[in-house]
Parts: sequence; C-alpha cells; structure tokens
Amino acid sequence: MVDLAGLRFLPGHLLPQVQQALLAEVLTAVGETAWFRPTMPRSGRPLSVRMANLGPLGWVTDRAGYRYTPAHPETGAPWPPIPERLHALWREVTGWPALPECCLVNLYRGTARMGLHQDRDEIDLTAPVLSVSLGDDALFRIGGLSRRASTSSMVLRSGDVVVLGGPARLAFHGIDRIVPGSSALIPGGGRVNLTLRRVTPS
Ligand code: MD6
Ligand code: FE
Repeated sequence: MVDLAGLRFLPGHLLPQVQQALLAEVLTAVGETAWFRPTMPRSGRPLSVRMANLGPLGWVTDRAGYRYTPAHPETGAPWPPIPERLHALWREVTGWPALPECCLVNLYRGTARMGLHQDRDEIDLTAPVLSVSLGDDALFRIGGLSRRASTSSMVLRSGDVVVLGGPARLAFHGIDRIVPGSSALIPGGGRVNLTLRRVTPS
C-alpha cells in the first residue's frame, strides 16, 4: 500500500449485496442517457473506456478539450441524478459539507485502460474525490504530483473505495489494465468505476 498523505484505500468497503444494488441503480440511470465514447483533446483519438455521467455536471472530453457540461454531448439531454445511495456513501466516507456534483461512470471491457492523469478540471480542488470499483479487478497505479515521480501499483477489487484528498488530491494515477473474468458482477463482464467529484466551490 502506497504511503501518500490524503490517499485513503478502503478495501471491501461495499458488501457484495450492496455492490449489486448500486450497480443496478447506476446501470438503470445510465440506460436513460446512453454511454458515450470519449476522445482525446486535439487528436480526437478515442479512449478505450466508455463513459457516462450522473448528476448536475458531467465530465466529458473530445477535440474541444476536457470540461464539465450539464448535458450529454451527443443527445443534449441532462444527466440523470446521482443515486441517493452514492450521496450517502460520499457523506459517510468524506464528511464533506457539500454533495458531489458529478458521478463519472467509466466502463472497462477487454483491454480498456486509463492513462496516468490528474483530476484537475474542477474549480474546487479542495474537496476530495471518491472512487468506487465494481466488477473485474484492476491494476491501479498512483504516483506523485509530477508525472515523472515514482509510482506504486495496487489491485482495486469490486467493492473497494479510494479517496484522493489533501496532498493526494492532485496525485497522478491511472489504470494499467483490468483482469477480465475476475468478477461476475457486471453483465457482459468488465469493470465499472464511479468517480464522485465536487466541481464548484462548496
Ligand atoms: C478508475 N480512477 O479507477 C479510474 N480518479 O477506473 C480514477 O481516475 C480516480 O480512482 C480520482 C480519484 C480516484 C480514482
Ligand atoms: Fe482520476
């Protein structure tokens, strides 16, 4: 386990029954809005994950860049609300006085991965970021505040919760790969990651 102030790792925080219920709520909500295929700024190269958002603001990326939008980039529909169960988890784990405004939903299948990045498109960088892993195991890599800093790896399993707060709020991190078939939770296989963020000042 990495020793980085402000990084909290809560393995198995969600019981299997709760993971199941949470996943069902999230997939139902996403079903109303549809997954989109994010692309890299400038190059327009597609990312390997599929994305959706819940909440008043959604994180999107395309040729125009990274940004938060109140509506789906392709359909123009507002994002569905964040399930109450996730609000409760946020309050319980972070104790932050304001609710998250964005729940980014990432779907990893097959060889999908996520390059080393910082979460720094939020106006309020003082609020923590909370992530929930569901489904297949993932190899998570986390480093420091510079892309060149050394990194450590850990496995994120279904039901694990990670919080990046304080000095770790801007730590570089990414997903090297998932382990297909390591969980039966997701219909069709794969991994779903939920990232809860406050965007505007609390
Ligand atoms: C993932 N997670 O687990 C990607 N960001 O699929 C993240 O990018 C992340 O786990 C901020 C805080 C925690 C995270
Ligand atoms: Fe991130």
